[in-house]
Amino acid sequence: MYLCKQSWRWYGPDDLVSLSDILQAGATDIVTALHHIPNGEVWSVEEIEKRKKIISDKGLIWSVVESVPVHEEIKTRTGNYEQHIENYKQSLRNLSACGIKIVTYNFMPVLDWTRTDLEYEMPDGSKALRFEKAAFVAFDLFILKRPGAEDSYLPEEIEKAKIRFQNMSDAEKEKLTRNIIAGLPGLEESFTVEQFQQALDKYKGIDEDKLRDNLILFLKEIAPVADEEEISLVIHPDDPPYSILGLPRIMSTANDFRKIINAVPNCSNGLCLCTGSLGVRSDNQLANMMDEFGERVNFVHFRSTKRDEEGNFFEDNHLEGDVDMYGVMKSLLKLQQKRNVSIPMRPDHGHQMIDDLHKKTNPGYSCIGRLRGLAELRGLEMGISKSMQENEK
Ligand code: DNO
Repeated sequence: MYLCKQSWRWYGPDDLVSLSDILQAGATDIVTALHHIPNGEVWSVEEIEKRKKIISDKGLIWSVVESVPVHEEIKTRTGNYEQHIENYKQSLRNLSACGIKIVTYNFMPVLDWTRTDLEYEMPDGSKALRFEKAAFVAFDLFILKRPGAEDSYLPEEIEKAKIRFQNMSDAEKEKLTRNIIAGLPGLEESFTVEQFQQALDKYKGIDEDKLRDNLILFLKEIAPVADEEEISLVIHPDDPPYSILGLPRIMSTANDFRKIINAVPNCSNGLCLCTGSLGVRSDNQLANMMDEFGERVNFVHFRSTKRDEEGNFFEDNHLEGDVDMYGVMKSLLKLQQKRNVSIPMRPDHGHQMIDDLHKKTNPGYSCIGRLRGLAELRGLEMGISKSMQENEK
């Protein structure tokens, strides 16, 4: 029976969660990136080997890169994009030479993942990450004051945001701003409000079709290199999975991914199936997506969100919320048997809880919440796999 590779995201030697902690959580594989290398530059074999050694010295395996970031100039096809693409190819070759064969990336303009509240208190006292629509609209309309922002919202959403904003203290406004434009780990850029608007302005004239073309042109360049190097490129879906701040988003649904594979059928063109990001939309049927894209799913993020009809969502415990974790896990296990592979999965995010409530932690990436997530997912996996074996008898 092929079981998942239990992996864990580690932000490198400065991560507040150590490799020893990760070993004790029971993970075997590490997901990391060379965050110190500026976006757009080549990851040298030397730097990759250095990081790899730190990990293997602890008895862990660096099996997934998350992420080799895609430079904004590649997404907009401006400036030095050709050089950035060449550098990206070289980084892929270098990673492959070091035996690292799964590379995550995303094609979200300007911002990676977005939340408004990093300390949303759950009934049990733990803290979760949350996206609150009214706060987000208030940021867009009254803090950022994005030109034309009113056209993105319904009159009742604007009204709600107005009231929300009127009741915010200056400190809350500042915190909200920081959370959105500079608060989350993994974001490769950080901005002031003015710089942020300038970054958004670079997407004037780039609609969904244009951004998709830019992704396809990028993939047509890098996928042949990845094929040759036997690397799986896994695109991370948009989080949240819809357009925000007037920016185009092109990896939010099954249909979005279909378009990308149809345009670039190379076998290296794959998906990081992130149940937390995709699961925010009720029209994303995650187990079906796992079945449909099975051949191309080469990395899985397990996380659950709970949404409401106003467009808010929070990150729930891994086995609660809207995601059918049982169904997705079962599809993943079936696909592993079919393909004869173990696919790396990681418990994505976790609540800040227990001792971690009194520590400085990376939002979403504290130790104990993820340890709970991994333990629950491991149990679910074992239960399903054993009963699949029983049924075969
Ligand atoms: C958030 C993460 C994302 C992800 C990137 C992949 O927790 O899932 O930051 O790493 O979108 O490129």
